[in-house]
Amino acid sequence: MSDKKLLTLCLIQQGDKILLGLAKRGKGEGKWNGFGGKVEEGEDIEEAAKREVLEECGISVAETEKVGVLDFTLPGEEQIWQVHIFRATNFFGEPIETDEMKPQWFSINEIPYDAMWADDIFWMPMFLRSQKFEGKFVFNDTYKIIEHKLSIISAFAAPREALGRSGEPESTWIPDQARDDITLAENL
Ligand code: 6OG
Repeated sequence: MSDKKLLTLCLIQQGDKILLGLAKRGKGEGKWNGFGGKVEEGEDIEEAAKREVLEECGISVAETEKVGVLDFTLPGEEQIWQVHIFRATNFFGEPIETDEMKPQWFSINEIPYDAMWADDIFWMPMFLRSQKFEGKFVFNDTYKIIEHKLSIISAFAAPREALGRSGEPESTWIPDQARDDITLAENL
């Protein structure tokens, strides 16, 4: 069991377009974001990602590619929110508006960063360059980023459970040896 709160975030991509949803409720209300939510107890993270996309915009995702893991320290939250980010290019159906999200396709050149979570502008370019990444962001009480670290990695290590060693969080991974550390906190 992880002591972090596990969440998913799935970006649906079709060519040079990305499907985002305008959140109608929750912490991200009023912001454009990918689709996702909390991983249920005992649920596989990738399955959770697919379930959330279907629930939030009616799209059935056939396959996902894991692209990032980010740890967020958020005001008023005791647990770190660990968000597992996926890309989906293989999916079925047309996006529909639900109680949670109003979906809209955006050109990758017109991503509405001003109306998104403040971290997105840091990692979305990596996502668009098909780079995998891991990092952490610390938000203050006014949801400004006060500290962050973001690294490009070459792969996610297999979860420890899969190797028969229990007791480690599924999110355990080994950063690439030749990782490219990018710490931009001083520029904020
Ligand atoms: P709520 O239902 O609690 O949101 N999520 C974040 N996504 C981005 N891009 N940046 C963040 O920075 C995020 N924090 C959470 C995870 C849950 C959904 O929002 C994502 C879930 O998909 C702090 O409003």
